[in-house]
Amino acid sequence: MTTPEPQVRFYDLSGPEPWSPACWCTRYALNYKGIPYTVTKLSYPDIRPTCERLFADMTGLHATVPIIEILGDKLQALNDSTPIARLLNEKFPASEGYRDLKGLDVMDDYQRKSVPCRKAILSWILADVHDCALDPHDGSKEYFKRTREERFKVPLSEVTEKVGGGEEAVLQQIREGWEPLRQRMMQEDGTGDPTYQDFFDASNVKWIEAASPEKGKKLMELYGDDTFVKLMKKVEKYT
Ligand SMILES: N[C@@H](CCC(=O)N[C@@H](CS)C(=O)NCC(=O)O)C(=O)O
Repeated sequence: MTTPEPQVRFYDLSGPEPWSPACWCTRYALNYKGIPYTVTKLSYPDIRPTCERLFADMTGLHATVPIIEILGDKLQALNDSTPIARLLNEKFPASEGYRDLKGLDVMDDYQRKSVPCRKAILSWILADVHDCALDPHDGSKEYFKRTREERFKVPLSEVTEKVGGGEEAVLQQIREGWEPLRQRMMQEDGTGDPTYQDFFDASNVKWIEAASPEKGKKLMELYGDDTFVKLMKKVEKYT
């Protein structure tokens, strides 16, 4: 059997295992669509120079990962996970044998409404991301600590308390913020075909689990039901 020629170069963040939620969205999208790709790991300090190399005009563009480069005849680079998913559907259509990512039409609204929940997650696990998820040797840790402490104005270890109001308060914000997921999963048994909305939610679960397996377990108990078990079962094949 021959290995299929890569069609996409996917730039992910470095670290002992994949952890960035936005990059997980792109990984799920590529896997679901069945697009052959290669992964290039970037340190935090390498993100901006890579964007500057790939994008002729940086006006209005945030220097972030994920970034994809579509290779060959379709050559094109793009960052930002949801626009990436839309571009992948356009460039790798069902008519050419690729699976179509579903549910992208609701994403702008869903993503906007998920901001408070994502902020709560961030204040819960920020220090764990620094301690456990980042590559310890490539400058990512120093970059992350400096930029996040500038943003939050407290040491990383105090963000949950001083920014989030303590773990209980943060968990309550996550519980309320993720209610639409709980409602959705109540209609499901975890065996259906995942939508991009499912991949987006699962990416946040992956983020928490990679930062702290202990907090990942706490998350599973958040509603005292099988919301997260069903979600992760639904996306498992594309992990
Ligand atoms: N809306 C963007 C967010 C991407 C994002 O924030 N990526 C982070 C890593 S998870 C990043 O690249 N940060 C660069 C930095 O902090 O300098 C997306 O979904 O792609």
